[in-house]
Amino acid sequence: MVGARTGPPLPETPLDDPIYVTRPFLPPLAEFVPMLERIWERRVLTNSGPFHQELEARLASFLDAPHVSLTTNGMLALSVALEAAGLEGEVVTTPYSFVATTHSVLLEKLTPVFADVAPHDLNIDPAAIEAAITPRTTAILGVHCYGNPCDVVAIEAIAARHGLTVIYDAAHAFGVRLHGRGVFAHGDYSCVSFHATKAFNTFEGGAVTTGTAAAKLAVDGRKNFGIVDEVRIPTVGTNAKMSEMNAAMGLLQLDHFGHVRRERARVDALYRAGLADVAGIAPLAVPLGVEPNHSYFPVLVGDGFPRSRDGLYEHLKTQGIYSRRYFFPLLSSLPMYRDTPSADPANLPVAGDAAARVLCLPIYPDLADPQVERIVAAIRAA
Ligand code: T4K
Repeated sequence: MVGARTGPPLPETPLDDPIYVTRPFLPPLAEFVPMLERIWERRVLTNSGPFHQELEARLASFLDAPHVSLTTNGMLALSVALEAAGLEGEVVTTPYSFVATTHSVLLEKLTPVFADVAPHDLNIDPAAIEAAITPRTTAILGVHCYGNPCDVVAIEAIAARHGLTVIYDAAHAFGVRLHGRGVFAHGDYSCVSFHATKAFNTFEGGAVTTGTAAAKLAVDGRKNFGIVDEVRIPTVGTNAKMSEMNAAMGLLQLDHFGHVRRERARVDALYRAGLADVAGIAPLAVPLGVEPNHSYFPVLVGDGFPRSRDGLYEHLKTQGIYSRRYFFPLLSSLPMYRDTPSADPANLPVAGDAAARVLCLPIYPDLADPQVERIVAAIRAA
């Protein structure tokens, strides 16, 4: 038939063209194939192969991290960091995060103690950390939530005063810089996720960055069954190694990260311009001195808006727009945590308020301008 249209059918309603909170960036397949061919030639598939070693070296430089140990995912990065740090007792942490943060603490048989977050960045509040410290505290586990850095100066001063280890859950913070320096330069350990939904992905993956070579050695042992060499296995460990295929993807993604960051910045700027005059919708500000990665676009839905956060979330779904309530429910409200004294909602008013009001809008590199305009229009029409 002359003139017949080929390809997928054009969307008739918004529901035919769903927009999800994120969509992974993938480099051109043609760039990945030669890397797969190298793996086939070498037949080194895992256990710290050449791509793995190259990615660790390139990330150390890119992230300003003294040392990098790649892992299977962000959750296991947290687990091996907590193990390598040799902690006992209590870990002061935030209730406003993804479950991996506190589950890793509990799985390591440590006790999470919740401290409230600060309203301006929704990161753990140094004053609340100080108040939560007891003689059993051995570490502070902060989360650079949405990629916005914790108050690293205050946290590290508290840690120095009390002799505590500082671990950052930097799952969201790939490539983020603070006053011109990679945020991974801070803390004893930082743990990042390379999950499909993150600004930098290796399908699944992650890394622990460490301040010292000794700490890297401890992490490398813990992620490889506790093995040091053929005959020495001095500690217990898990298997949290990254494969060569994931490492190859990481090397390729690193080449494209500049583009990814720029496209995310474009979406961020469009939202901020489009929502600037919408009463009751307040995008979370990027703190001064931060070069962000725009991995999330959280807005606080306030009293001036005609719908509640959940009302807006449901309304957007009717328009085929799938935003997410990261991070609701609050971790401290989950069955395994809610009986601990620090989980009392009266202790965590700012986190409780954020969990009820934050909505993360879709953001990813190939979210086109008209799609962002569609989301802004749907919010305005609510
Ligand atoms: N610490 C923090 C602070 C974290 O946020 C996370 C993970 C971790 C630690 C642990 O890191 P990993 O062990 O995951 O490396 C997602 C992710 O699974 C999780 O990695 C992430 N944080 C968390 C905040 O979000 P869900 O349940 O929202 O994922 P899902 O499958 O609903 O995906 C969201 C949307 O993304 C989908 O609607 C469609 C799109 N999508 C997703 C995947 C997986 C795709 O288009 N393609 C895909 O392959 O948890």
